[in-house]
Amino acid sequence: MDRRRFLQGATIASGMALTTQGFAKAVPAAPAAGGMVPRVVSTWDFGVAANQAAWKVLSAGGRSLDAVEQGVRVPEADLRNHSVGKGGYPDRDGKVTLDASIMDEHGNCGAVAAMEHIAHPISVARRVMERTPHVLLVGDGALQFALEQGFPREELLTPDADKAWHEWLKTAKYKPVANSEVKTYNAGPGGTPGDATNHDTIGMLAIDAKGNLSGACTTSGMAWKLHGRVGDSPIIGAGLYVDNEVGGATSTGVGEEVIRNVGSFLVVELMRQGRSPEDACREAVERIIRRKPDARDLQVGFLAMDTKGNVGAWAIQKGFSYAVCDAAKQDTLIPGKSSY
Ligand code: SD4
Repeated sequence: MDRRRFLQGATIASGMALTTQGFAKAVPAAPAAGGMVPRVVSTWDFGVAANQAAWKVLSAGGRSLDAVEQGVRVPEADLRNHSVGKGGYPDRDGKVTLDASIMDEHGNCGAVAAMEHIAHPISVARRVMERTPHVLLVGDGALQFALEQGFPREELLTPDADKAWHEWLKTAKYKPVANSEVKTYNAGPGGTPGDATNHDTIGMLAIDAKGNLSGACTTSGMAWKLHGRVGDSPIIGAGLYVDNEVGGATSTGVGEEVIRNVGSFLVVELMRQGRSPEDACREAVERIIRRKPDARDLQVGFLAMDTKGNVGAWAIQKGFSYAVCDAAKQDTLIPGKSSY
């Protein structure tokens, strides 16, 4: 199902007009101070199904860390999803390499980057956090660790993704030659790198009944990237950041721009200074464009939630959406506001 039809379906299913007026209109107001309500939010339309899995954990009184891990495993396992987990589009050499990170309420974090052959990188990231003294494992080392931990080795390139890669090869005329230069982003099927028709990531933030926040972020990265390229998603502070005193943030879009600006950390620090989640996301997006005006042709979106469960988002371009789930409603999908 394409994104637009899904959006329409979700609108009808929820019986609610999608609104660009932001979170307050679409879901109940934030809980009163002290009265924490579990809530989970995540990027893009596939966040709706992911949130529902997270909600099972939250509504049973579970921990936000378990909720975000269970939540993002849903798109990781969805073979129709070409931007996360198994079924993700490969790099320019036809290899599917995955990035993921996770962070809990204590500031513990774990991540894997450029990892092949493991369908659930988020769970490997959690093992890195919980069972090693490290934060980030990459490439072959990440794969070795995952196999040692008992994760099954799988072929991640599905026939669909393989077909799309071969289509791309026809127009890209890519040949792995020595000293070749790649100065531009390779657009995927349909448009601007990072936009709704090209590629996206699931970033999820959850607050549990105890008021504890956790986050997770997982992706196959930009389609047709150089082999070995790592985006923002597994970089703590870039694609994901959680501070239990303030809130959490996550990002989607062209990861290079997010890394350059340490985007999710910036959003959280702006919230610490008193900005609302939406304002903080907007400022982070606009800082990217101020520093590099050409970035307005790309897509980057931030999603943030504070410790009271207030949610906001902002993107460079139209088309970004995020899903919100709490006791009042489990399938809300909201278009993100944007600068252009
Ligand atoms: C990356 N941020 O690897 C990810 C990809 C993405 O929309 O979110 N694209 O840069």
